[in-house]
Amino acid sequence: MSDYNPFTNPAPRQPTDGPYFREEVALSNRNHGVALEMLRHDVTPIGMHYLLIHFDIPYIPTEAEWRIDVGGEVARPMTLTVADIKALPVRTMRVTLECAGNGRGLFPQRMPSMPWLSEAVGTGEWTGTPLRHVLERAGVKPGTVEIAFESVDRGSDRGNEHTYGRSLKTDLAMSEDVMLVWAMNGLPLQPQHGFPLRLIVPGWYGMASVKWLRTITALKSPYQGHQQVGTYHFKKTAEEKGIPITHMRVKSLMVPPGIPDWYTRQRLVEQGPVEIFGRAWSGGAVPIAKVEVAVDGRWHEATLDPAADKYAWRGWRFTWKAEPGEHQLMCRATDANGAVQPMEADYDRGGFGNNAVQRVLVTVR
Ligand SMILES: Nc1nc2c(c(=O)[nH]1)N[C@H]1C(S)=C(S)[C@@H](COP(=O)(O)O)O[C@H]1N2
Ligand SMILES: [Mo]
Repeated sequence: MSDYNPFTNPAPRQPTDGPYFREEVALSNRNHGVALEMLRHDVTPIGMHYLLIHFDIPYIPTEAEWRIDVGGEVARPMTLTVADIKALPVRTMRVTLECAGNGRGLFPQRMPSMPWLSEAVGTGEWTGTPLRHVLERAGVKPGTVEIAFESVDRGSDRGNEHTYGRSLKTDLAMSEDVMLVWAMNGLPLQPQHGFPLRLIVPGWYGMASVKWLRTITALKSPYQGHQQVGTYHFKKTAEEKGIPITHMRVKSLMVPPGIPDWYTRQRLVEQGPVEIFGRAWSGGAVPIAKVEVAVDGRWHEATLDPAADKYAWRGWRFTWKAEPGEHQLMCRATDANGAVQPMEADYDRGGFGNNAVQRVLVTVR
């Protein structure tokens, strides 16, 4: 029905036998996203931050029983408790995390996987200690190329059985900003966010921030774990090796204005001035330079809120003089390197890195 509009010309919703994949529904029930209206909060409330858990959440009832083994190419291999790590210099940092698969469900081609639309993003206030304090105590040997981080959650992906693990180049692992964290928003980590200890790699897509951290291993050749080499690469074909995914791409999202239609989530607003509020972020601590809002394809510059912490998203706002009818709103961020969100994302086989502009359909009454 081409003149269908959920507010002005609604149609009854019919039961259908059409396609959705049971697997996609199961994944999206396990791994929820942020409700976009929660983008109003500088720090995403616990329970509203998105989740991405590949396998099962490990059962770790108490912090006291947990051990972190630091080994490989180190002068002093050690086994640490969480209490040992909490005794190191404490730091709290606001960090915006986004899943590399965010936007996968908005690509025209469907890659069977977690079907994120826009909601796999959130900002936490993480408390922990810079990882380098542990590495310095262990004494990373010269010739170490990477530090690997493994958890205990285990499963299989396309026939590759493995424990979740990732690695970082040694220089990055030794930088001040890569953290071992035990608290989120002032409370102990929740089981689903990595209790009792996780890694936070600010400025990177979320896959680098290993939860339920169990081992830290200095390596003299690059880590070969499945999550490092078998996935998280940008590629166009199954055969090519592709480009490893690292920093988040520049992106912005608006809080959809007005009230939603329950099923389509299209919006209804009253005519007159409407404040459009949103967030923008980029990777690698690159600041946001500009955000624009389009009403029916015409772009206007939004006002940026004061800059926040260097790894946290930035608020922006724009007043729209809404006139009766049907409209499409879009938002688009540009970062300080001049990177700008595309209108359409480049095809990626795994559905990664979709930072195309958000589109919101609004009916004005
Ligand atoms: N051990 C472990 N760590 C993990 C994952 C996982 O499945 N297992 N998922 C990663 C991915 S892909 C993302 S996007 C982030 C999500 O972190 P959150 O669930 O705390 O938001 O955790 C990362 N760390
Ligand atoms: Mo992710």
